[in-house]
Amino acid sequence: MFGYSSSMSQEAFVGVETVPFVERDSKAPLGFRHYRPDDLVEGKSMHDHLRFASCYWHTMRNGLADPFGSATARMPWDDGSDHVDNCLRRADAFFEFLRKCRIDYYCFHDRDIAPERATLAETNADLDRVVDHFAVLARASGKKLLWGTACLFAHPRYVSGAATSPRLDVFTHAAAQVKKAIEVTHRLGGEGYVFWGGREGYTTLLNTDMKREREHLAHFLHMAVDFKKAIGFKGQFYIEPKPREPSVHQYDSDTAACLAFLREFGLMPHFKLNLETNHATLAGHSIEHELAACRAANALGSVDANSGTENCGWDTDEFPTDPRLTTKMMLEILAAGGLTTGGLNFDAKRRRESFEPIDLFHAHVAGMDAFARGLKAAAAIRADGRIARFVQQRYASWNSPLGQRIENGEVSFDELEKLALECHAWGNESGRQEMLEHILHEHI
Ligand code: XLS
Ligand code: NI
Ligand code: NI
Repeated sequence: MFGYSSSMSQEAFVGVETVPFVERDSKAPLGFRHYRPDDLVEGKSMHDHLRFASCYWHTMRNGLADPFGSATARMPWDDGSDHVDNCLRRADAFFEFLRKCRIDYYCFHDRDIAPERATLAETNADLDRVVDHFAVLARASGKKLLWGTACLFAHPRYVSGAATSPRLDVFTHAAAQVKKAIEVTHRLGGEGYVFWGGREGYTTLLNTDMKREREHLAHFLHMAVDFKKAIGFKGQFYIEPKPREPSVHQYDSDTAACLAFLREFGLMPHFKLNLETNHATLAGHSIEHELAACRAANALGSVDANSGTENCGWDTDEFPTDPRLTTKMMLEILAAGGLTTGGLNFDAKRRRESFEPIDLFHAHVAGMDAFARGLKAAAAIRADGRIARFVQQRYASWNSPLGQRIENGEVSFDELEKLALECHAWGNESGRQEMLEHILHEHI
């Protein structure tokens, strides 16, 4: 036994009630002004559209340190030790948070919930103890694991990568770690599993065999697929693109690179993508671009919902509180047919100055309300129909017999040359960007 006594009776967030639903113009300090889980939008509840998740690494484990200063977050439920009983108390606090904040899903890395010990066997044993406790808390509360993952980037052993390490012994250890992480995700009824390649890249090509590293990564992922089948885990596998930080260059840098990788190595049927807003901006794209690229490939899986400071160049993981951003995201998500296995996981942390426990609520509620507004606005824009009609009309020439034959792959350059030699005029029309932006903003 670990001297652990359940803190169920003893609240972590003392004095915080379940976040109330308040009127839109309410001045209450904390309340949902827009999020109404049961309200129907396009025939589906807001709850089921948005599938909000809170992540353990930021909500429970991020002390809010930055490269210039130490942790500021107050976590009265946490004694700062790595004893198992502290891990269990933390889990109690987390589930209390989920309940009070009306969030039904969560995500974690193996090492967020239980620490690394001297040997892999000891590490796994303690992980099992904490997972057992998660299972009890989840059963009692109805909260669900959106996805699990393995931390393959923090430990010094992974300094040069995990599945792309130049060292076979490191690759081997990473494989065992992922096997265990998939196993516990399965045990907790996880609906997905994420691969984010934090160190799967390089700092200089002077010491790197890129071809070999990418092939190793592919073998690693194939082994994961085989293992998943072997244990009957039905959750969706995701790859999460990110271009840099911590590596200078990462192999899974953006949607296009991930899709190319998955296709090159025959992994496309087994993976979808988990797109993160701040990673898109670091890659020089907007999140709408990444969502649209994914949608076109039928590979949109889940979303790590955050935002970043455009002028910083670092993954600042801010909460997504801007309804313009969430509207554009929800337009893409609705167009893709919605989130099914995935959700909106707040891979986001409070600012270092927002160090009180109540700030965890303010942050999540602001994000949830922003997405509720985005969902309503996106549905209104779709019902309005002017933007969709404009796009359709813009491509109308392709609906002609010739356009259809080209789209079916039945036309050659010779035939088009003949037509071009006879035709002396083009019929371009205005793209009307400003008019369309005006329509978009009417609904926000
Ligand atoms: C880091 C990533 C990470 C993944 C999970 O930038 O976003 O948090 O979501 O490993
Ligand atoms: Ni993420
Ligand atoms: Ni991130």
